[in-house]
Amino acid sequence: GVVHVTSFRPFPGRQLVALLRRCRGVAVIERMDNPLAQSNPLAAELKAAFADAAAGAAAYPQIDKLPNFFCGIAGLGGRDVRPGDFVAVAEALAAGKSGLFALGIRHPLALERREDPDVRAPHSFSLRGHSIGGFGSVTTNKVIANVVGDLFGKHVQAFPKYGSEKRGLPTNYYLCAADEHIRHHCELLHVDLVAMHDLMPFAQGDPLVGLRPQGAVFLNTDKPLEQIWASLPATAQQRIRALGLRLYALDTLAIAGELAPSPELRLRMQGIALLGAFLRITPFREEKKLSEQELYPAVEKSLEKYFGKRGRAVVEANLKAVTRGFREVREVPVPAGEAATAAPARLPVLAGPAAPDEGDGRPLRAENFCRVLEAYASGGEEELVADRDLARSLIAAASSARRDFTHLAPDIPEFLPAQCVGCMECVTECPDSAIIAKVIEPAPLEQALAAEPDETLRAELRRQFVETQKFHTLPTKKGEGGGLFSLVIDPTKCKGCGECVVVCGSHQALRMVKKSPEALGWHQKSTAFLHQLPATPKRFLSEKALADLMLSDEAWLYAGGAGSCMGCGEATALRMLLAATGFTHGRDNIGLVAATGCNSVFGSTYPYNPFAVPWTNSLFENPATVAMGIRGRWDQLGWQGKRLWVLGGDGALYDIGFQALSRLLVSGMDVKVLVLDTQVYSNTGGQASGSTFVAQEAKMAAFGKEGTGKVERRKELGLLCALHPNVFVAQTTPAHINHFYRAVMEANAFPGPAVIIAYSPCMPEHGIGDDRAAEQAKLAVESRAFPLFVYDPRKGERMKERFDLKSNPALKEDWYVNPKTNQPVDFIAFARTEGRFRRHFDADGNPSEALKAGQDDRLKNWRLLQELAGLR
Ligand SMILES: Cc1ncc(C[n+]2csc(CCOP(=O)(O)OP(=O)(O)O)c2C)c(N)n1
Ligand code: SF4
Ligand code: SF4
Ligand code: SF4
Repeated sequence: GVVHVTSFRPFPGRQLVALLRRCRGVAVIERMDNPLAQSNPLAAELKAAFADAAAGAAAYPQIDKLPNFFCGIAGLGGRDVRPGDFVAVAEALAAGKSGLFALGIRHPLALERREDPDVRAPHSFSLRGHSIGGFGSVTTNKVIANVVGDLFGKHVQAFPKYGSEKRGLPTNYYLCAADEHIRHHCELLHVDLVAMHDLMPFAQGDPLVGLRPQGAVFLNTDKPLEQIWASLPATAQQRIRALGLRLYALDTLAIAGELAPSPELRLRMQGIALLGAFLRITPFREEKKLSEQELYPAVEKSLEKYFGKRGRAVVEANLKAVTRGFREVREVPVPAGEAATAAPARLPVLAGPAAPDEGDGRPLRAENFCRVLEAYASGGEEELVADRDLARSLIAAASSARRDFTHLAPDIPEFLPAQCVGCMECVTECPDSAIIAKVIEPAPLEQALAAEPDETLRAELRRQFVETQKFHTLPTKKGEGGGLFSLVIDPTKCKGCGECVVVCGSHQALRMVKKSPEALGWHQKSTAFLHQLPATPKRFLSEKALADLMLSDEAWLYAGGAGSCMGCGEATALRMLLAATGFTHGRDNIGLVAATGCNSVFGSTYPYNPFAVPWTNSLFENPATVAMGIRGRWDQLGWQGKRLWVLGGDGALYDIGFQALSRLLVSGMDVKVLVLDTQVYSNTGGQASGSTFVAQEAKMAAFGKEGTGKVERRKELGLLCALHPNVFVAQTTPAHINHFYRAVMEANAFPGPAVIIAYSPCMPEHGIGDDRAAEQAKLAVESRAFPLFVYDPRKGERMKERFDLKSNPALKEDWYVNPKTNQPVDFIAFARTEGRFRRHFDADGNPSEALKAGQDDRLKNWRLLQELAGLR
C-alpha cells in the first residue's frame, strides 16, 4: 500500500504509526538529500514516531516491533521519478533490504529500474513533444489540453519538462488524455504521438522511444513532401517501418510567418499550427463524429483564454494557424523496403577553443568532463555514474564553448564586408559571443590564405577582410602600416536573435538570411579560418576606443553556448563586464559570485558554463555575504589585486539580498557588484520587484479588474547605494558601450566597494522582439525611464561634483525631443514600444491614468537626479 503525507506540520505521527504498524517494511521516498544527517526529514520523523509508540507514549497505538525502514533519496540531478522506480523499491523491500537507497541515478546506492511499466489508464492517449523554448509549445500544449477536455470530455494532463532551459533551447512537453482521473505524474515514456519541431531530436537521443506500434510521428519541416523520408536518419526509417508508424509533416514556421501579426510572434506562433494537425491526426474527432466546423468554436474559446489579452488580431491569427494546420498537414508516404541497420546518429561534441584543461590531481579532470559533455550532447546523460565530480556539479571553465546551436534557429546573419566600418558594435552586443572579429596585417593574412588550396574559397575568404578608416587609413597615414578588419559569425553559437543586424543599422553590413547547408558551410569555414589567424596585434587596441576591447583575447572570457534566451540583455552585460575587467586585469585575476536568477541558471545549467573565470553560486539572497568571505581570504593570501564581482538580478539585489548588499557596502571591502536589472524576477516568470516601473504589468502587480500594474514607486537602488559611505556607483546600459565600459573600469580601479546597475532588456518579460535589446535600452535612457549616471565619491566634497549625469540627452530639460520627429521622448513614448505596458493604451492609443502616474514617477526621479548633479 501507499501513504502520501500531504501535511508535515503538525506531524501526523500517531496516524502514520496506526497505518503502518502491521507492516514488516516501510520504504520512505523523499525528493531530497540531507547529507550528514541521520535521515531525510520525513524518514527521521517517522522513525521518531515509531520510537514514541514503542516507548508507550500517550495516545500512540501500541506496537511490539519496529518495521524495517528503507529510506530513499529521489530526484537527484533533477531526474524524474518513474513507475519503474516504485517497482524496484517494492521488490527490494520484499527482499528485506533496509538502510538507504537512491533512485534515478547511477550510483552504488541506487536501485536499478529494470522495466518501466505503462501505468496509464486503459484507452489513454499521450503525446510527447520535442521542441524549442519560445516556440510556443508549452502554451500550445495547454490549449490542446483545453480543447481535448472541452470538446471530447476527457481528463487531461499537460506539462512541460521541468528544467532550466530558456527560450531558444531544446525542451520537451507532455500531454496525456484519459477517460478517468490521471494519477501518474512523470515524463511520458509510453506515447501514441511524438511531435518534433525538426530533425534535431534524432541527434540528441531517441525521440521515438516508447512510441507504440501504429502510433504517429508529427514532423515540422520546410522540406517538400517527397524529400522528407530521405531526410530521416536510417535508424529512424527502420523504426518507423518496424513499428508501422504513420508519419505526418507540416511547415509550421511558414504558416506562422504568413499569419503572425508582428514579427516577434512568428516563432511563438508556429507551435499553434500543431493544434490543427493534432485534431486532424488523432482519433478524438472521429470518435465524437465532429465535423471540422464544429471544432473551431471550442478552439477559439481556448485561444481567447490564452491570447485574449493580446488582442483580437492575435486570437484570430492563431485560429487561422489552427485551421491551416488542420487542412495542410500531410501524411508522408513510407516507401517499402529494408532500411540499413545503423547506429543512431549522435551529436559530436565540438572541439572548443576553450577546452576544459584541468590537470591530473585536480578535482575536475579533463577526460571526465569531456565524457560528461559527450553524454549530454547525445542524450546519454542518464548513463553517467554519479561519481565525486558529477555529484558536486563542478563544471569545467568555458565548457559551453563545446555546445552546438547550429540547428536551433531558422536564420543566421550574413556579413557584407564592403559595407563594414569596423565599429565593433555587433561584436560587443551579441549576447552569445557568436561574432568574432580580428584585425590582421596583410602579410600574415596572405600567408594563411596561401595554405587554402581551393582558389574560389581563398578569394572569398580574402574578400572578407576590409580596409576601414580606423584600422587601415589612420595607421597608414601615421606610417604604422594598416590592418585589415574582418568578422565571422560562429554558426555553433548564434541563436539567430538578429540583434547584431539592428545595431549595425544604417551600415547595413549584416543581414539575416535563411540557413541553408551552403550558408552554414560557409560560416563554418570562415569561422575556422579566422580562429587560426594570429591574435589582433596590440598596436590596434587602444584604451580610448573602448568598443574595440573585444578584439583582444584577454577580453574574451564569456564563451557562447550559454542557455540564455535569444537576445537576452543580461548576457551582453555579463560579457561586457568580463571584457572590460579581463582587458585591464587579466583572466587569472577575476572571480565571480552569482546570486540565483537567470544569470546563474543560464550560466551554470549543467554541464555548460560560459565563464572562463572562477564562478560560484550559493543562494538567491547572499552573494554579497559570500563575496565578503572570499575577499577576506584573498586578502589574507595577498591577492589584493584580484577583482571580485557579485552578479545578481534586481530581485536579488534590490529586494531579497538588499540587506546583505548594504552590509557589504558599509564594510568598505574591495568587492564590486553588477546588478542585472530586468525590472522583474525574470527567472521565475516575471514577478514584480522593487525595480519594476509604476504601471508595468507583472506578476504580483497584475493588470485587470483588480489592478493597474505596479502601483508603488520604483526603488532607486543606485541612489541608496550612493548614500552609503564611500561607494562608487554607476547606472548604465550595455547599449551605451563607452559609458558601460568606462563605469566597469572605474569600478575596478576604485579602492572599495562599487555597484554597477545595468539595464538588461528581457525579451519575454518586457514583451519586446528578440533583436531589440540595444534599441530598447537606448530608449529607456532617452525617455528618463532609466537615466545614466556615475557617482564617484572621489570627485569632490559637494554632491554635484561627485554626481555625473553626462551622456543623457537634453541634460537640462525635462524630456529629450527627438529631432527627427520633433516629439518629446517621454516615459509614455517608451511604454508604447513594450508589451509590458500594452494594456495601458486604449484602441486609439491614449494612455491610462496609471501610466501617466508612471510618467510622473520618472519625471520626479529625473528632476531629483538633475538636482543632485547641480543642473536644477
Ligand atoms: C530565498 C529564495 N527565494 C526564491 C527563490 C526562487 N528564485 C530563484 S531565481 C528567482 C528570481 C530571480 O530574480 P532576479 O534576482 O530579478 O534575477 P533575474 O532572474 O531577473 O535575472 C527566484 C524567486 C530562491 N532561489 N531563493
Ligand atoms: S543573430 Fe544574435 S546570436 Fe546571432 S550573431 Fe547576431 S546577435 Fe549574435
Ligand atoms: S556593426 Fe556592422 S559596421 Fe559595425 S563592425 Fe559589425 S558589421 Fe561592421
Ligand atoms: S533575463 Fe529574460 S531574456 Fe534573459 S534569460 Fe532571463 S528570461 Fe530570458
